[in-house]
Amino acid sequence: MSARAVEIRAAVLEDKGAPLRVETLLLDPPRHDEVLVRVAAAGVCHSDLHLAQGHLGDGRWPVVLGHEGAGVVEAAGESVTHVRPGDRVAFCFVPSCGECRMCVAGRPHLCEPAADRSLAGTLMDGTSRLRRPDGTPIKHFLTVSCFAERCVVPAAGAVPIGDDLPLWQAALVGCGVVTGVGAVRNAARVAEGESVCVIGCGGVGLQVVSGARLARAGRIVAVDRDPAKLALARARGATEVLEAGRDARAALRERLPGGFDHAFEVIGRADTMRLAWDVLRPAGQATIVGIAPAGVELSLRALDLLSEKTLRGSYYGSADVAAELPALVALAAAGEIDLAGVVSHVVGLDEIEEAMGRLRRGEGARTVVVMDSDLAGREPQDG
Ligand code: PAD
Ligand code: ZN
Repeated sequence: MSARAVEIRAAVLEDKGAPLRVETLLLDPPRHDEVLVRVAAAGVCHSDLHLAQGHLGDGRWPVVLGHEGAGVVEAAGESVTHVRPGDRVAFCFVPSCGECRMCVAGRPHLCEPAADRSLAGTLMDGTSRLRRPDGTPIKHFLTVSCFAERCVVPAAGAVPIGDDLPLWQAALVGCGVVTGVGAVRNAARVAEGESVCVIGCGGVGLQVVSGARLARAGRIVAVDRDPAKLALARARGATEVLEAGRDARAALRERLPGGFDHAFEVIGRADTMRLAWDVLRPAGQATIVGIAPAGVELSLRALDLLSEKTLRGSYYGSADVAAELPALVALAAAGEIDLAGVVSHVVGLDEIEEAMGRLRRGEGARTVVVMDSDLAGREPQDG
């Protein structure tokens, strides 16, 4: 293991609302329970944009964003036993401690120390491995920070995934796929034949659609304001689509007058969360995946509670992510979850700010940023 800091190129967010700028930073070597990963590729998720826009609170910068990605282990600290240099890994952005209340209760994705460190922008020991050449400390994002050529992550944040799936696709598994498919399986527990409404079909929502299809849901109605997303949703198994507009509520009622067994909100807006609630049948469940900016409140008609509907959030697929990731990678490798088709743009690190702009404007589905085309198995493309 190299004992010295290495120079890396990484995309830094300096302040709320600022563009991401690629800089040369110093990355300190992994400590005993950490892993140094050469990043092959990373997906650009709306949660990166939320942080950059200040939606997740202040004091989070300067920071290297990126939490969805895959790469190859270059070095591992002396107490790391589950991976070795050369292993292909996907990142898990909740490196659960295994000992806190939530971990013991079987909810490692809600690990409390991991959440605290994520908020602080550090790794699990409360410190950062990232700094500028002048010594300015730089924060980590969700203990990953993979918009960079290399990153150091906690051991539990590097999940071995084998060789079956090209890394430019495996990059999407550790957030979009786990979150979307997991919300269907673990938070909603959609059963065969049940009706599902998916509101918001971007990078994550499309995986909710795939999850609903894998769960053998009956009717799967996809809602988005962008017809291009609706076409992608259809290709992943939506049985019907609806272009969102002012009358979405009425249109959905017309489609299924008795209401849906399940509705998923995958945007992060109070009005569409309310829509998910309103279109349910009695005793149906609205599962909220979208993250609303801090301070946003959601209101419901209290009388609706008599119909025993459930409203629940779903964070990170509501599951033991490290345990589920390899199986999801296998499903993708087997063609059961199509990842290539949800990638609308493949770019280099220098084009990352354009990718953030597309997300802001709602254009395209997932952008994959290729840091190392040999490892990723894919070259960046124009546009
Ligand atoms: P995205 O920007 O790729 O997708 C959002 C989709 O919503 C786009 O297809 C838009 O066209 C569509 N949309 C936007 N506004 C409306 C509207 N008013 N009516 C209908 N459709 C609309 O984002 P994403 O898929 O990367 O992320 C979606 C959300 O999920 C976002 O809030 C993100 O932060 C959150 C998320 N949550 C978790 C979790 O663990 N809960 C994990 C990852 C991402
Ligand atoms: Zn994400």
